[in-house]
Formats: sequence, C-alpha cells, structure tokens
Amino acid sequence: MKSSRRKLAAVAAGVGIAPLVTVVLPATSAFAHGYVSSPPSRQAQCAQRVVQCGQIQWEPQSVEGPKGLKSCSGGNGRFSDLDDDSKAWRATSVGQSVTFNWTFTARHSTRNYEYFLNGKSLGVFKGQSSSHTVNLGGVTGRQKVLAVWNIADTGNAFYACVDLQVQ
Ligand SMILES: [Cu+2]
Repeated sequence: MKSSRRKLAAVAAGVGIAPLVTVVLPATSAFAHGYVSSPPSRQAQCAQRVVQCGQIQWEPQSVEGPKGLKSCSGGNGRFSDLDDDSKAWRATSVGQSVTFNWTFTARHSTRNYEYFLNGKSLGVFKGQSSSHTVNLGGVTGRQKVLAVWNIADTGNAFYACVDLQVQ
C-alpha cells in the first residue's frame, strides 16, 4: 500500500512535464519500427552480437528509409554495416519455401510487405499478418533476400536483408 502510494505520487509529479514530452515525441522515431527476426536478418544478427556491428546493434528496428530503395541499410550511413556483404553474416539453411517473421517495437499502418531476390519481386503481402511465406523460384546456394515493410501513411519503408543457404 505504502509503495503504491509512492508510485502514484511519482506519476503525479511527472504530469507537470507532460506538455513538453508531447512536443518532443513526434520528432523522435528511434523507439518505433520493426525488422525481420526470423530467419535472423542482418540487423537481428547485429543485435544478437552474432556479427560485430556499429550503432545498428542497439536499434535493429530502425532501418527506415524512403520507399523504393534496394539497399540493406535503407540508405542510412550510420547503418552501413548492413550493406557489407563481406561481413560474417550467418546464412540460414532453407528450402524453396521460406517464412519470414517480423518483430515490431511499434506498429504503423501498413501499405504492404515486399520481398526481393536479385532485384526481382518474390511477392507482395497486404493485411495485418507479420508472417509471410515466399517461394524462392528455384535458386540454390547462398542468397540474400531484401524484405521491405512499406508504411501506409508516410513516404518511408523499413528494410531488412536476410542471408539464406538454399538447399
Ligand atoms: Cu516506427
């Protein structure tokens, strides 16, 4: 009882700064967003310390850039590790059919999800599901799929590259 009263007092004290917080939030986007967590995307491998990376290790969900890019970093110079094919990315062993799963730290309204292999679309998905199964179309060996989450109400998209070893 006593400690919950103290918590209430702390919350009440915080109310005084609420107007300032309201002004600051729209300009800040670091806590929003999402990424492909399974199979582990490059940013997921950075976050799990499978591969040594720079700033992306702290915010794998933040690979946001203008729609229409084909780069793993979404054009973010501070996440350029993600574009480096020479890093020791682990390739997940898969068959021709692969299910990609997204993890979100905040939801946005979704236009669609797209998957690309060597610049060619593997499929477009609409709706609320964060899990999408694509067919790789007969390729084998080491491949890199670019997953894109296109946001409906902004000009931006989220990008994630996933390294695969296709049986
Ligand atoms: Cu966001």
